[in-house]
Amino acid sequence: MLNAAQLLEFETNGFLKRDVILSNEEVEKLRQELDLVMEGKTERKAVLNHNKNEKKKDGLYDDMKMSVDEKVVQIVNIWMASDPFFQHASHPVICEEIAQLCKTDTVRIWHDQVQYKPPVSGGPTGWHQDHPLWPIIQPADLVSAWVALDDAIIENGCMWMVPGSHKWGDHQKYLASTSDFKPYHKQPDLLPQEAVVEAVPFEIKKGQVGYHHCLTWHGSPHNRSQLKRRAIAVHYMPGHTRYEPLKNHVMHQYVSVKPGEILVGEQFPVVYSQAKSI
Ligand SMILES: O=C(O)CCC(=O)C(=O)O
Repeated sequence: MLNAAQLLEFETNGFLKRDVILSNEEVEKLRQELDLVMEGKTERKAVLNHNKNEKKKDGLYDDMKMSVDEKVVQIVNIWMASDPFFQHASHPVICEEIAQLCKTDTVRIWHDQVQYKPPVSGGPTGWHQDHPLWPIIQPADLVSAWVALDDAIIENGCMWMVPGSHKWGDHQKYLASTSDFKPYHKQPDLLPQEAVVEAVPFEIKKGQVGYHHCLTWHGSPHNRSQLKRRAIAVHYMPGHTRYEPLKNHVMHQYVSVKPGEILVGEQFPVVYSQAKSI
C-alpha cells in the first residue's frame, strides 16, 4: 500500500521505485520459466518472442533503429505461456499499488513484456512514451510495474526516466537520443515552458519493482557489461480503459469489444478489484 508521500512522488515525477517484492527463489523460478519460453519449450506460447532488433512489424517500437549485431529479446504476454508469470502479474501488492496509482477499483492486464539485454551485445531501447505506441486504447492513464530479474544498473542498461515528462502530453514523434543516450526533443518549442528535459537513471534491484506512467519519457541504453539484464514489465489498465483503435497493435487480434467500449476479455484479465483481490 502506497502512502501519501509516495503517491505525490509518482504524481510529480511519473515514476516511483518501491520495495523488493520477490524472494530469490521467486526470481529464480521466473528466470527458469523465461529460459523455457525463450527456447520455445512451453506448450502455450507468448504473443511475441523475438529479437526486437530484427524486424519491427509489431508497431511497439517503430522508431528504434539498432545495428543487427545488437540484441534485445522481447517477449510479449509471457503470462499466456507461463503460469508463474501469470501469478507474478497478479501479485497482490503490485496490483493494489497499481490500483492506487491509477485511481481505480479494477485493474486489468493490458499486456506484459520481458526485455532481456544479453551481456555485451544487449541493444538499446530508444527513448519513448508507452501510450502513443499503444494506439488502440484510451485514455492515457495506464501504469506499468517493471520488476528486475537481475540487478538493473547503469552498467547493464537500466532504464532512464525524465521526471515530470508524463505531464507534457504526447511527444513520441519528436523524441530522439544523442549518441551518449541523452534524450532530446526535435522541436523543443512544442514543450510546455516549464519543461526540463533531464534524464535520471532508474536502477532497480533484483526482485524490486518500479512503476512508471504511460506518458513518462523513458528508455534504456546498451548492455556492454558482462551481466545479463532480464526484467518483466506488466502494463496495467485501470477499469475504465476503452478500446479506441487508431492504428494497429500486436494485441489487436485479441480484442472482441466494439470501439468505444471498455476493453474487457479473456486476454485482458482482471487481476484486482476493490471488492476482492484475485
Ligand atoms: O526494459 C526496458 O529497458 C524498457 C521497458 C519499457 O520500455 C517499458 O516497460 O515500458
